[in-house]
Amino acid sequence: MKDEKHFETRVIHEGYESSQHYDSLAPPLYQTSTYTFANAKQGENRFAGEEEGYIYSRLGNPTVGILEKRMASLEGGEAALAFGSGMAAVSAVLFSLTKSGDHILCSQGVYGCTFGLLELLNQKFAINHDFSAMDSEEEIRAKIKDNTACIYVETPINPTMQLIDLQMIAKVAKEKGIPVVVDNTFCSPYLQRPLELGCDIVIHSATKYIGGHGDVIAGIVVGSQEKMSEIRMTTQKDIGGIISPFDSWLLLRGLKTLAVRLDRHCDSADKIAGLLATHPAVEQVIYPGRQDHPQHEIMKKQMKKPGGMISFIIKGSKEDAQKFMDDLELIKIAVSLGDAETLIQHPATMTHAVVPEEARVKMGITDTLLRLSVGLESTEDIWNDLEQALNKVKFPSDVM
Ligand code: LCS
Repeated sequence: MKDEKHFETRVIHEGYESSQHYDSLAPPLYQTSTYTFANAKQGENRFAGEEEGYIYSRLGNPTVGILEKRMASLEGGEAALAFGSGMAAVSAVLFSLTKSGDHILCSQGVYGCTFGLLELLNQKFAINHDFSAMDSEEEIRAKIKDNTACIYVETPINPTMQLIDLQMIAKVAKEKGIPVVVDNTFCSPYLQRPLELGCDIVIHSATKYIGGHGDVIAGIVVGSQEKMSEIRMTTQKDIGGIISPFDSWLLLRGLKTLAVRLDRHCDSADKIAGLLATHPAVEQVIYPGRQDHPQHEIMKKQMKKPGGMISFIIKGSKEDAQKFMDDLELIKIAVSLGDAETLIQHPATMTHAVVPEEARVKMGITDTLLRLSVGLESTEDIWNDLEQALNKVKFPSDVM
């Protein structure tokens, strides 16, 4: 048999050898904070790195290790690290890549708390940043400075669903020797693998599609063995944003169905996006699978399928958008995404409320933009709920 199994097999088996764990089919949960040494010398040797073995669960844990091996394989990287949240992963990476006086070049939009972290790095450590549309090589070259320490992108961008051509960025960054970090949360490795496109580090909020069941907050970083070892022994060990063994165990369970879940999320989102676009109360649907998405060609080039996330602009005002949300019955009003339940949120007042209005509008986050995470329920039931609430929207043509 070929060594490298298919993705759909690796989400279930990779990184786990049952014969090393009393033949347990499911990966065991090693719920322990520390490990016993046979004698003092062994403890000394392990601390000195002269003997393999566990020391303390902030530095490594067998259940966490299975998850890290599996995620490294799925993203096509050499090694991975698991964290207690997506933001712990983002901050460990940015702290590792930058120092005072450096510059970060960032995509034109990012998750609200990543925006907050960039502000914090600027205020506390004079690590400044610029946002860029990154829509041409010239644009990226023009925005790179002598002190640019990394390029940081989300694609699709949360919540505007704009895409960035990862091969193009990787090409320009290589010329300048700058690492490219990609937050791959909206895709999961099933839909997009940035390392295979030439990028250097991948980040996930594993809270989303990796876990898939809305019961874990976690983060993942994947990259070279050298970089991951460095982060493990510096910004992960000393800042300490590690994942718990139990949350790793839940992620391993969720991962087994990643491919089947994502197929369903994508198929349903494609249908719902098409239906939304036909409704007179909807101004615009922003879904990478649609021909009218400005970067539809980039989607075809770098994503297996267009994903389970849709943003759309509703006709009317902020109050109309909020009333529409309140009129939904099956669909839950909640932040987060990638769960079995269909979720809707209002980015301007929720996930991106921390972004000052001017910057928010520049990113395309207006008061009538809504973000839908299409769940695994019957597509017909999801649409029926959206339609009944959309039918109640009073938009300008009604009042004329
Ligand atoms: N990166 C992206 C693209 C995200 O969407 C999020 C969270 C994070 C990083 C941070 O991950 P966490 O620490 O929450 O695991 N996004 C959220 C969202 O859109 N709604 O609620 C959380």
